[in-house]
Amino acid sequence: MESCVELPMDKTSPLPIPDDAVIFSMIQPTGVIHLGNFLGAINTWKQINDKKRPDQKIIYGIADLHALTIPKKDYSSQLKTNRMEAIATLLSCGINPQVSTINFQSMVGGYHTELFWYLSCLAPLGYLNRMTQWKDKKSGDQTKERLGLFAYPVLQAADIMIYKGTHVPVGDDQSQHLELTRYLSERFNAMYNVDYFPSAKTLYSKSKKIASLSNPSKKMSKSSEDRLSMIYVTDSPESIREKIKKAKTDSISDTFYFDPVERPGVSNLLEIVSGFQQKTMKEVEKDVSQLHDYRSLKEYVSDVIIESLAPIRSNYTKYTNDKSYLESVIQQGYESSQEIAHKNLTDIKKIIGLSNDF
Ligand code: AQP
Repeated sequence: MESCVELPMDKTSPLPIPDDAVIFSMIQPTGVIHLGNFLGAINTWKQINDKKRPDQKIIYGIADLHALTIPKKDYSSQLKTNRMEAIATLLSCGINPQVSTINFQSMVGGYHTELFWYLSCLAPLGYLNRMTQWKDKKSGDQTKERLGLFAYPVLQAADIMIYKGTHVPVGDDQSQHLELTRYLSERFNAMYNVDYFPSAKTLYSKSKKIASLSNPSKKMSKSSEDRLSMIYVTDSPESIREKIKKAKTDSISDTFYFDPVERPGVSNLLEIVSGFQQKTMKEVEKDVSQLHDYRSLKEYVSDVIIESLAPIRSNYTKYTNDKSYLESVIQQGYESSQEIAHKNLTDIKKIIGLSNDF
């Protein structure tokens, strides 16, 4: 069975997700959501939300425990703001809390971290050492390296497994972590001779990898210090035009086609258009075939982004001004996710031999 599935672009096609699926994913509250987060993950979350079938469960979390993996001094008030803004952004992007559970990971953190411990006892160090994100983010100075940054993929596995998640919509950069999740599910099942944890499938959108605008060999990333490298979903039209105008392209300026190896900058812009318009690359190439200079191409790309993000921007202002509604969404999300996590952790402890009924 395929462990990775690409979702269809066509809005009318049914999704390849079974009726009894548990769909789970999270986003870190490390800053405003950018186009990579949106096209790689959140847009897919919405697609799944909009097509939810009655017996499916959907849980989307704000991964606030993961946001601590790179500690920052005097960060608590910023984290508090980021968490609330993350909820407001998800709602603005069209996630409906009556359909999908939205929670803060830390509110049900006891369940996640307890399972994290059980899985840590099964996770080989060599496997974690090979994780690309660890290699990219570690400082190289052993005296400053933190256990949390090294071990967080195991917490991520626990986040999925505590709900017995079967389908996880993420961007391409998370594929290794999903492989680790499948590995730990198998290890646990084999160790305790049970068939308890499902093998979670990775769900990708067509735009699973959006590159930095200033350096298309890198992914668009919230932690980049270059503000021109990313477009936030709440950016003003002027800011979007400025960033697209400065986006790195190449010297072929009269024809535009998709070639991520030879023309990574242009291909990234076409990928963004394809993601927003839910059109195939062939259709996008046909649309831009009338354009024969970078000014026109970049204006075209900016127009598509500005038009697509306009409703998100206005919703965002509405939600950030309604703190009591945001709190009610979180409370409701806490109650429904806590119920599942509590039941599953009780089962897991029984399997391990940690239940108190002798
Ligand atoms: N550039 C990207 N292209 C496609 N998908 C992406 N995602 C992130 N960047 C891209 C997907 O967005 C979801 C939420 O990501 P996250 O915030 O939890 O963590 P991340 O992957 O580490 O994202 P960033 O922006 O790079 O954050 P920082 O810089 O804080 O680490 C995930 O599904 C991710 O795949």
